[in-house]
Amino acid sequence: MNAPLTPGAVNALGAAQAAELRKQLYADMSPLNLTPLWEVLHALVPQQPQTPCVPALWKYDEVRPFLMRAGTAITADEAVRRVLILENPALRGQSAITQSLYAGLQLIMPREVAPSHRHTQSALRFIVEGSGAYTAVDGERTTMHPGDFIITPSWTWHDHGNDTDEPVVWLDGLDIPTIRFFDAGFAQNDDGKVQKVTRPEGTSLATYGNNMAPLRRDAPYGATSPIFSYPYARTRDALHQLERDAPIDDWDGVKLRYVNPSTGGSPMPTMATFMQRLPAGFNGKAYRQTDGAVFSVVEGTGSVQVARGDATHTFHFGPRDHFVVPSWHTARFSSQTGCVLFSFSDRPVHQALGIHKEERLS
Ligand code: 1HN
Repeated sequence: MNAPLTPGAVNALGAAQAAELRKQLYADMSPLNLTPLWEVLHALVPQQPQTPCVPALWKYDEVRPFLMRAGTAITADEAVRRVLILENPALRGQSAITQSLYAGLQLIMPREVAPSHRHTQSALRFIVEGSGAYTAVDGERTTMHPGDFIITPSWTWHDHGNDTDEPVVWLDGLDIPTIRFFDAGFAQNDDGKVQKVTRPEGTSLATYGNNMAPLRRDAPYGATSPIFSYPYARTRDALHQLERDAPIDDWDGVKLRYVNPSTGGSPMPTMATFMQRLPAGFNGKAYRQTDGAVFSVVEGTGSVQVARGDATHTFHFGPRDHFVVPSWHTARFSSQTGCVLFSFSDRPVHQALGIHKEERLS
């Protein structure tokens, strides 16, 4: 047994002796679930974000055959949701594209129904291929078209159906890892497969989507936007008009964020969504931000350089490709042809915590 040591005596110990003393300390206290901070302090409080996530690209031409194989391997009914998860290569097995976000590509075949359920996780749908399928949110349906951004607010009943003759594919973005982190997930299946339609299509957009609002009605979906479908036709017109008539941002091209019209904030409490147009010949400057972002290419082609330290990934992308730019990686976009990019991130959470940071490099 060692005699008690004063701090001065510890300083006087030889390195080997100190190492032995510490090793024994760690081993002896471990059964009490005690562990020394000083061994992990630098990793707990890094000088700058040190995400384990890596940049990654999913080419639609390579992914689509597997989606279609999934279409023959399992029905939407059996699967509940027929989705291929886009897993960050550094987070395999965690159903996560970043530490806080989930992304997947969902397929619904002609005449299929994905049964009604609800959960506390918020979801966004960004339509990638096919037109005319629907999603229903608490009694109102909306028809899907490529480029539409659709929300399933937390704890709302939702089912999807496809009454067309074509497969329909969309990007699902959910805050699953965030809700898992807080251990705050609840879910329920509905009594029926398809929920009853109680309002005509377009009611929510007519009520809240024209810079007007009802006189006496609370937000129907709490902290989430009362508009649950943001049609691409409107977004596209706005971007094209701004490309023509307004200054082009050196970093973003023409970039708009989707808003909750009741608050001016993000459409969902956990996820921000964006649409941007890079004009033909755009050669952007580099930026980095703490919110890792997932991109879905809507139109056109381009490339992005994603870098951290010495490692640079260059992704060449075209329509329906998806990629992820992790936290605090620099991103630099360019496009010869011009292109349109949808993206989403966990920025509202960073902002709520007062920790959002962005740097625009010149
Ligand atoms: C979900 O409910 C949907 O409703 C999609 O389409 C993906 C991933 C995990 C948990 C629930 C949907 C999901 C999901």
